[in-house]
Amino acid sequence: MAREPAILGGAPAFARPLHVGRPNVPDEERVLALVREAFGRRWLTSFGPLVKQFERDLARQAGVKHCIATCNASVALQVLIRASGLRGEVVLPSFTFVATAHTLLWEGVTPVFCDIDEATGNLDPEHARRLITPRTTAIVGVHLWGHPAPTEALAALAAEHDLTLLYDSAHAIGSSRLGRPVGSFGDAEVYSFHATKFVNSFEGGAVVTDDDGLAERVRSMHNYGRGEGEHVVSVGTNAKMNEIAAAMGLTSLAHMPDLIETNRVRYERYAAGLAGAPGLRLRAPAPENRVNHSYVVLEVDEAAAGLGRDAVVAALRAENVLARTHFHPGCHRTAPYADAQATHAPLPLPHTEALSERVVVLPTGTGIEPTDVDDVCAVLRDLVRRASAIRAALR
Ligand code: T4K
Repeated sequence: MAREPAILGGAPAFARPLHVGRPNVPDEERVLALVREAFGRRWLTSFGPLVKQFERDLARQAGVKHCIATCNASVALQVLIRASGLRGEVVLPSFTFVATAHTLLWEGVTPVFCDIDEATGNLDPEHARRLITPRTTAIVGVHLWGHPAPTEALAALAAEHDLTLLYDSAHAIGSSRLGRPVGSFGDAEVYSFHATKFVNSFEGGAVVTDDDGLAERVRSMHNYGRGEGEHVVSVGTNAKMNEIAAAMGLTSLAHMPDLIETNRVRYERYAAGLAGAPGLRLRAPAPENRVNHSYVVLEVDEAAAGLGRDAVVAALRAENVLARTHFHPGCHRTAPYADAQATHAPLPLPHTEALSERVVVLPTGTGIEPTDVDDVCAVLRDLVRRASAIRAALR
C-alpha cells in the first residue's frame, strides 16, 4: 500500500533528519593526528606550520601566488574590502548570503544590489553596468552555489570603469570556468571553510590573489596591521586561522576530489530520480562551468507542480528532509537593506525576486547515501502526485 505523506498524517519517510550542510569529515584520524602534532609542538595559532601548509595548498589549487588563511570568510571579506581601499558604492548581487552585503556595510561601503541572470543565478553584467555611478569603486561577484559567475564580462566591465573586482567564492572552491579555477579571478577571491561548506575547517576562510601588494596588505591587516618584525604599519584586526582549523582544512582539502565525486554522484542520482517530474527541475551547471556540486538546487514551477516552493519545503521537512530556501528573499528585501533610507534597496530586482521564490536546496554530500537520494526523489514525486490534497491540508 502506498505510504501517506507525513504532511497528510503519515510517518516521516526518514527516521533521522537529512540536513543541508551536514559537515563532511573525510579522515577523522588524520585530523586528530595533525592536532596531536600541534599539541606536541605547543604551537596552536599565529602562523603555525599547518596554517602555512594550508595556505600553500590553497594557492597551488587556485593557481595564484598568495593565500592568507583566516578565521572565517566574513572577516576575510572585511579585511579584503579595507585592504582594497573600497569606499563609496559597490555593486553586488542581492541573491547571496547576507554576509556578502554585511561585510561591505560593516566597512562603511554602500552595497548597491544588482539583479541576476535567472538561468545561472549569478550577477547580470548588463544590469551591473547600469548601476555604476561616479561613486562606484568595485564589483563583488558571487559564484552562487559553486557555479562560477560570468567572469569575462565582469572583468571587461571592471576594466572599462577602472573598478576593483572581487569575488565572494564562499561556495565555489573546486569549481572552474572555461578550465580556469575559481580562486584565480578578479583582483582577489574569498573562500569559506565553515563546517557547512563541502571543504571545511570547522570555521575558516581564505583570501587568494595574484596581487603582491594586496596580499601584503591583507596579511598585515589580518594580523593587527603589523608588518615585518611586529612593526605596526596600519589599522588591523585579528583574523588569523588557528592550527586546529588548519588541521581540519588541510585534511578536507586533500580529499576535495573525492568529495566532489561524492557530490556529483548524488547530483546525477537526483537528476535521474526527478527526470520528467512535473514542475520539478534540477538546476544544472552552464556548459562552460565545471562545478563542485556542493549545493543541489531544485526549482519548483508552481503551475506545473500544483504546489508552490514553500509547500514543497514544508512537506519535505515533515518527512525529515530539512531542505533550505537559500537565499530567499534576497538581501535587498532583508533588514537592514529593505530600509530604503539605509542603502540603494528600493530598486526592484525582478529576476532575484522570481528565482528566490522557486528554489529549494536539497541535502547532499557524505551525510546522505545515494539510496537516500532515491527516497527523497520518490517523496518529491509523490508530493506532486498528491498536490491537491497537500494544498488543502496546508490551507
Ligand atoms: N558568502 C556567502 C555566499 C556565504 O554563503 C557565506 C556563508 C559567507 C559569505 C560567510 O562565510 P563564513 O563567515 O560563514 O565563513 C550557514 C553558514 O554559517 C554560513 O557559513 C553559510 N554561508 C550560510 C549559507 O549558511 P546557517 O546559520 O544557516 O548554518 P548553520 O550553522 O545553522 O548550519 C545549517 C545546518 O547544517 C544545520 O541546521 C545542521 C547542519 N550542520 C551545521 C553545522 C555547523 C550540522 O549538521 N553540523 C554542524 O556542525 O549559516
